[in-house]
Amino acid sequence: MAAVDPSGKPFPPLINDLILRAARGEKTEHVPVWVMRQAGRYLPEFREVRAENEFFKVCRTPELACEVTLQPLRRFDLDAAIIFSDILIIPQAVGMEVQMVPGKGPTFPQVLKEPSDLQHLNLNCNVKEELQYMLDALTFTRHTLNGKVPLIGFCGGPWTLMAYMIEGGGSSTQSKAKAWLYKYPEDSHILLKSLTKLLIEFLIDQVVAGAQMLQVFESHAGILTPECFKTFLLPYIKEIAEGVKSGLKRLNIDVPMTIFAKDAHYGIEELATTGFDIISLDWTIKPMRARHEAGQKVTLQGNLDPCALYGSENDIQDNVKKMLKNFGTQKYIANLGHGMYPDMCPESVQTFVNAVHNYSKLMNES
Ligand code: 1CP
Repeated sequence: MAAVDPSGKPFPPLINDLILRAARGEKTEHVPVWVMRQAGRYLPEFREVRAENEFFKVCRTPELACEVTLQPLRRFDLDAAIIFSDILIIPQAVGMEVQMVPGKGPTFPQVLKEPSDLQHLNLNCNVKEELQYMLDALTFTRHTLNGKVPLIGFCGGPWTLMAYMIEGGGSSTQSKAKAWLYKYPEDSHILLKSLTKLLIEFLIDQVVAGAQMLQVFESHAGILTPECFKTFLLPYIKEIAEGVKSGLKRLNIDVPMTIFAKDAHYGIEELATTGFDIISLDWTIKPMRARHEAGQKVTLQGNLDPCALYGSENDIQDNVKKMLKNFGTQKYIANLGHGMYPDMCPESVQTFVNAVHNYSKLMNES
């Protein structure tokens, strides 16, 4: 990871490197844990910030992004921070408008309807210039974290971003986006390739700015057929791992990279060969099967059902015990299989995090 910030100022020394060691397959005294959407609406202090600031204003203001990134770390003994931002800032960078509509989520007033619409996008944009605010937020947050835990940078995967750009928001079928793959395969590849190039630049920039780990969210992977996955997702994910790793190698930097291809069980074996260090799992796959498919080389992350956090303290602890037994304590990072929901209680995160630390310590000692 970068030892100095882009202005040459040294970053504070890292105190808790547990998650980086788990990512590299090194021995860990207990299992590291963080939570997808750990900064979010389930925290009253987050809702307070959001009440006064529009969503993308929080993303674009380094002090606000830093504040909400640190909120969960003040409450819980987490082993990583994830920068507050959104995967949809890439569609914004290429010229699409994205609004965060309360109660509905992200909405694009104008979507891609047909291949000729690609001409209106600035797919050759200068991503560093367009998204400098996110890079500044990373630098500011890494300094403010003062070495407490590593800071995770992230982006959406090319297929997931393409899906949002065509659907204009969430969709249960993704039928409009999937139609492109069958109707306009060549134009789909043009868009995916252009996004891939931007994402490689962006992820390298994030590390130079201060990110100590990277995660790529292919949240809509599971809606594809295995064949479409192989044609339209896998090659670009591989290109991202290779492009980012070789770009960082030239700068003498190495950071662990995580791929979260939600619901893409059929693709785990192939994802394990892409160059990503960590495969993040949703809750619908059995840990033993995931380990079998992924092999011994990669670290696994996940995969507690987020809804398990609605259970009692005892139930959460029992579910964590089962999860740890199945994954083991090494080459493993505990997390949920997807993000926190807004109606969850903060106390459930406390129970989850403490249970992971306590039981994995006991397992390592026995
Ligand atoms: O009003 C609010 O505050 C909206 C809630 C919210 C939050 C807290 C959104 C809108 N985005 C975020 C932050 C966010 N998004 C983070 C920050 C850090 C953290 O995890 O603590 C991250 C990593 C994301 C990534 C993201 N955004 C993904 C990938 C992960 C996933 O959830 O699958 C996706 C798909 C998005 C799009 C998005 N942004 C927001 C929502 C509600 C959605 C999903 C919409 C949908 O498809 O229905």
